[in-house]
Amino acid sequence: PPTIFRKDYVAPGFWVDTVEMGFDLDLHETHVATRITMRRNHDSAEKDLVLFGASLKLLQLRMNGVNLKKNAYTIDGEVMRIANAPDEVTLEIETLIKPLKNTSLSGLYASNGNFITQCEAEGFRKITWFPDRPDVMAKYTVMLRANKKKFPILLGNGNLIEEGDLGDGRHFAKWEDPFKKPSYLFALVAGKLVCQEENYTLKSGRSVLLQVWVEDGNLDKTQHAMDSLKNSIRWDEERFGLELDLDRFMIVATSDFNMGAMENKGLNIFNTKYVLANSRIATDVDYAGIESVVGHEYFHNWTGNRVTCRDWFQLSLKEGLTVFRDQEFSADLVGTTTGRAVKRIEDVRVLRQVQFSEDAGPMAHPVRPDSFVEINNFYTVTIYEKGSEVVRMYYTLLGHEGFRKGMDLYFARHDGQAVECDDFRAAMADSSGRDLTQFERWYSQSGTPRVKAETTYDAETQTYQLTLSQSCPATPGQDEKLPFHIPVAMGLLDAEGKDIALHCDAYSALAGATNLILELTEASQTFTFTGVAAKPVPSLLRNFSAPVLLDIEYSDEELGLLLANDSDPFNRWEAGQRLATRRLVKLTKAVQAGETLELDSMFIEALRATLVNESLDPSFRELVLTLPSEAMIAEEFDVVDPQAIHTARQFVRTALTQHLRAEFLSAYEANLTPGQYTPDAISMAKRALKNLALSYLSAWSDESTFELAQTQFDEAENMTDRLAALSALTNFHGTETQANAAAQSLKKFYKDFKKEALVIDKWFMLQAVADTTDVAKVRELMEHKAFTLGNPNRARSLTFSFCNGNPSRFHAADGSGYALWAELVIELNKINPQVAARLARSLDRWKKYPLHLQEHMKLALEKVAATKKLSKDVAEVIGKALA
Ligand code: HT7
Ligand code: ZN
Repeated sequence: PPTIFRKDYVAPGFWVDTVEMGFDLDLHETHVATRITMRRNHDSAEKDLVLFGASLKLLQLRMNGVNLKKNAYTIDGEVMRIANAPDEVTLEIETLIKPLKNTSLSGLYASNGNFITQCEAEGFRKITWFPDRPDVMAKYTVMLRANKKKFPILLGNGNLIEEGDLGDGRHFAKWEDPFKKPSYLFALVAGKLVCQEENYTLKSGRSVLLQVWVEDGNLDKTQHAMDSLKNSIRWDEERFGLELDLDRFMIVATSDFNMGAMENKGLNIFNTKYVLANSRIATDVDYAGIESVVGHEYFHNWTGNRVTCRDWFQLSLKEGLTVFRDQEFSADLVGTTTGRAVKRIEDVRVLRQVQFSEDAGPMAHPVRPDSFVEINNFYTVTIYEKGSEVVRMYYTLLGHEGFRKGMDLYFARHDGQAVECDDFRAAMADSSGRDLTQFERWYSQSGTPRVKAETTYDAETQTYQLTLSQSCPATPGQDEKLPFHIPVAMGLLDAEGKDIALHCDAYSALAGATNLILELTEASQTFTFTGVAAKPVPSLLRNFSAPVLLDIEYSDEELGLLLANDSDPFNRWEAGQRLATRRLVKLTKAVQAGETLELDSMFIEALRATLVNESLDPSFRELVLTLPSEAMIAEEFDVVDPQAIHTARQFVRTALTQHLRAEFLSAYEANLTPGQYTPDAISMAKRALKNLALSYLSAWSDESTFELAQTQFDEAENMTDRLAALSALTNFHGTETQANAAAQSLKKFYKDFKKEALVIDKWFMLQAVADTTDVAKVRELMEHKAFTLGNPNRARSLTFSFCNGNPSRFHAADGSGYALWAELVIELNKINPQVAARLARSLDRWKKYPLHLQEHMKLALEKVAATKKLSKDVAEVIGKALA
């Protein structure tokens, strides 16, 4: 399949002013009539009128009232060209589409008998021929017609301007969107749905109608989404001065969805996973996920919809910025300093575990990619999470007020436009007067930079020198890298762990501050601090001020000091992770060498001190006590041995439980949350620590802890506690009787929740990542009547969870995990290429494994590559892995 390059961008040959559409909705065959008014863009090098279409039956094509003959246009793949079109054009197009047969979940498709659309990135072309590119923005009016009984609800973008009966058992609704938008923001929903609605008053006094639409039987699960929506509206008004621009804002939940949600103008469509919640079915993590995704989609209304992307290479312009906004929203809602830090730690964990790995593999790409084969493959952690870190660096460099000024200028300049990442950078630079020329490299260079810190202390002159050197490894297509502009937030601690007042030669205006943002712009720079009475301990990259790997040699004592005292909570946590990683790496090597495993008391005591420190927020303690994941430990090795890593990590868990059993039990008792479930920050923090304690306790076989887990499972009043207990029981290293009891609990869980699809997803997932689940067990679960590859949530719950979340079993020595993976990718490729391509990425890092595993992986990759009718989605991922 052809590669598309950013450098080849050409403005559209024609602009579109208005789009009128009429849909005769039928699940088997929907008729779409479209009238588009267009005018020539005299500034473009493109002279033809270009339209895109896919999987369409073209019934009629008229230009300025005349039927176009077959020889008046050419069609090559998805591209139609009409040469010699006049400057002013009205196109009338009629197409037929088959929603029921559309299993790709892109375009117009059926979900439980309802109609749903998904047009980002290139789904609109599956509805009609159209200049389906984000820089073509137009006003839409849409008429929906359908059988009234089967499809009583008809929803579209914008405002409902007319509705009524058609007299033949059908009815209609006409929707008008007052704002210009690109086609990827088009949406319609039709079917049997019910809604929770509320009138909400904006700060300006204007009243808006908010609706959350769900399938019948789910109205008891919409309150949290509604609350999150109201919080989002308020937050964007207060933090960025951005008001909801419509009179009506709707959220619709569907169980068939490729991603989390979609920000269609005024008609957001969500995966049920990010809408439905009550204490019976949703965990604390689900509640937090709903809050941030509802926020994310709402925030797109300005960052993405009002100001959109010129082309898909600029995707991070809207996604990185909107992730930054949703992260800040969630942090602001918690409000406390520790709450903010906890959120930051959780976000950084994802970035490091998933994005750093992407940046080190065959799919590595810049935040603003230079090329792609299939744009759907570029909805990545690099575009989203690294993109958000890039935006966060502006925030760090310019400060709270400075960043806000930059945002204000961005909207003042670009409202209603389709723009580039460079325009955002220019707004930040111009509003602050800062030179952000070098900052551009964060958009154009891929790979995770490494910053090496070296220090010297001269007691005589009381001078401390910090040398920071940066480098960035080669990535596909980029052998050489130039230095980045890296903000390094830092402080120095004295022997008591207190912050020292800083006097740095390069930042004399800030003399006396205890926290400085050093700006590293060269390959190597030395910063000199004077008046330092004794050798300090540096605390660098506070709050993770840049998405880099920091190499610094700390002694255990220094890390202990940072863990116990750093005024920056992020770096306190980081010190604990460094202590743990050091041990996990050593123990993994010991496992490989067949040596006896031992855990030293310094580490145990440092964790004990944190666990029992009640002045620390329970959620912070939970994070410190959580060991780096197996995937994180793997990043420390050139050649990964998944089983040795698993054994080492399990050993540390067991050893910690042996030594800290009493403390874990006390933490368990002290953090019970009796009474009615509420998803507030304090109760969530308590449950997190309590359930972490339970999970540790179950790592050490003991009758009483099994009972503790069993009782929690039997008596749980909410899904957070029930699922945590079920996980503890399933992973308990105990007797056969206990294993049987755990199996019974799994059965009961299924029986109790079999009508709740989202809970059954959890049931599959919990088993997929269980210690004892091998390839044979996954195959057995695939035969379960509730399993299907046709639904993305269900497919992901078992197969993705196993391939990505159970490394020691997936990487079985006989290659059986990879054989299963290949079968699944091939099968999914027929059903849903986007989902298939996501799973295909599980073998991205195959060259990091021992040769015998590499051989099996290569065979599996080649098997997929040789498959007939491979989608370009899968072909791109596999092609890059094998390159
Ligand atoms: N902007 C949305 C992207 C999206 C998407 C992309 C490709 C295929 C299916 C999709 N569903 C949603 C989601 C977001 O970032 O808000
Ligand atoms: Zn988004």
